[in-house]
Parts: sequence; C-alpha cells; structure tokens
Amino acid sequence: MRPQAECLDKVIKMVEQLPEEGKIWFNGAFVDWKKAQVHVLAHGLHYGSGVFEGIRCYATEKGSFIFRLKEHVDRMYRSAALYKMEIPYTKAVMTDAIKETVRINGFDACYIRPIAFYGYHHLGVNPAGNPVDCAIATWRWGAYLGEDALKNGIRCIFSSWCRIDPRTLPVTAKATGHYLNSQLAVFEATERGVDEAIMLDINGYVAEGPGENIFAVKNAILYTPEAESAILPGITRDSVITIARDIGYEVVEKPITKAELLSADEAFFTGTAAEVSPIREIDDVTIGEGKRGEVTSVLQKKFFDVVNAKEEKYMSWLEPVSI
Ligand code: PPE
Repeated sequence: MRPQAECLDKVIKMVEQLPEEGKIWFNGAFVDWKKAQVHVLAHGLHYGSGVFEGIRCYATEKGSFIFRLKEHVDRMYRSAALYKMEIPYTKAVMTDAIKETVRINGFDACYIRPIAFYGYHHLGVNPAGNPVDCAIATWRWGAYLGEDALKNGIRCIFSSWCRIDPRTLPVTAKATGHYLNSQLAVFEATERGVDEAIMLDINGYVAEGPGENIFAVKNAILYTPEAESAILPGITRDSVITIARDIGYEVVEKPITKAELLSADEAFFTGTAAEVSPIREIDDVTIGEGKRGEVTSVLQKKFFDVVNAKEEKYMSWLEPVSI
C-alpha cells in the first residue's frame, strides 16, 4: 500500500465519513448532498480563498435552537470583508437559509457549516471577477474531541508551529486558507499520540488550539489571550467569558506564557465544535489534578445549560428553528 493510502486508511478508521444524504443549500437553492459540487479549477480550491462558519444547533426540551446565529453570520460577513469578498446574499437571506437547511434536513441537533468561496471563472492570485459561491451543509457532529474528553479532559502538546501572526493574515477572519496552519499543529498532536495541539504566537505566548480558544484557571481567576492577539476571537470564548463574569468569576484577558499555562490549576478549550473541553495534560505535564477542574466543571455545566435552553437569562442567544 502506498504511504498516502495507508495514511488515509488510518484516518478513515478514526473518523466517520460525512453522511451523503439530505440537502445542501448551494447558491440559493437546495440540491441533493452529492450534487453540491464545484469545478477542480475553482479559485478557492487553489488559493484557500474562502470564509466559513461552524455553528451548532441544539435539541432542547423547548425545541431546537441555533446557538448565537447572529454572531456567527456577522463574523462570516466580517471575514469576507477582510478578504474583500462580497457575499452575494444579504445577512437576512443567509440567516433564513441556515435555518431552512436545518429544517429541510429534519435535524433536531446538528453542526452547521456555511461557506462562501471564490468559484470557477479564472485562476491567478487576484480573485476579482470570480463568482462567490455559497453553500450551507448540516450534519451530526458529536463531541469534537470525543465523548470522554468533555468529562475527563484531553492530552495536549505545544506545537512547534507558531500560530499565524496578525501581521501575516487577518486572524480574526475565519478563512479556509488559515487552516493550513491548524493542520500542521494537528499532525504533530496525532504523531505524538495526544488529542490536540496548543499553538504559541510568534513571541512565544500561548495563542490557541487549531480549532479552539484556550483558558487557564489559577486561584479561581480565569485567564485567556486577548481578543486582539493571534487568535480567532471565538463566539464560545465570548459566551464563556460572559457566563463566568455573571457567575462572579474574574476573567483576565492577557498574554499567557507557556510556564503560566503549565502551572495553572486548570485549563480548558472552548469552541463551537469543542464546546468546553478540559485539558488535563500538556507535553506530559499534568495540569492541576489531571482531571476536569472545579471551575471548568461549573462553567461547562452552565454552558450546557445555556445551550440547552435551561437558562432564561441567555435565551436571547438561542435562535429557534421549528422542525
Ligand atoms: N480558534 C480557531 C482557530 C477555530 O477554528 C475556532 C472554531 C475557534 C477558535 C473557536 O471559535 P468559536 O467556534 O466561534 O467559539 N473552530 C471551528 C471549526 C472546527 C473544525 O474542526 O472545523 C468550530 O469549532 O466549529
């Protein structure tokens, strides 16, 4: 077997394939999953010129709700603007299309992936003149780092690759090309047999995971890198900061050194896919007691209560979808 094929084989064993059924919203209309295709010479494929979102819809006792849909749509359009891309639909149309995609596929809970990218017309670095293709897909995506991760925490390494610097790319954009940097970090984590990587910025401060923001807890105070640093300022990060402050925890946004993170009482990741995932070990160093910490537990429970419509106070974060 060729090495590439062997590698693919390993991945296929670990990760479930996408479902290939249901409908995908593609440039304004619903098409069968398998028919949502683009040309091999699409600009976005060659130059990573696309922007996307990852959104979750939760099934609750009060019905299905999409978590912070407005913020996700706003970020998608901001990401596009940073790359001078004009999404050919209004935010209102995109918002309705996202809800309709969930509805038409009959999901009570799912992950939602809207994407806008330069399509097929001509190649060359400058994308101007290419069409902007848009799609929205939905599928079931369970716990990002595994069911066990949420309860018992995950093992991480510091990646030898630095997180992309804000002077290199507009890191606040959730752009497809930015994920090559994330992939390199993920490869290292996989090769070293751990669950996830943590990336430092070019100055050696803690930045974020390949698809998650990071928090440290010391003496019941939360620390996380500033929104203006080398991170994608996550919507889950923002939600957890708000929830934590409402509970009465102090949250400090500041540069965090590697040593500070390693000597923290607790650490955890946040993200749409990762939700609130405790970190129990980094580079073979046990964090705190090597399990989900006290503050992390409180915040994780509250976060799940919020997304599951059990907290009246945060209902404005939930967008109902009737299915
Ligand atoms: N940083 C990065 C680099 C990132 O990709 C994400 C989301 C976050 C932080 C957290 O952002 P937010 O989801 O708004 O809290 N990563 C998405 C993609 C994951 C993937 O593997 O694909 C996600 O969680 O949906």
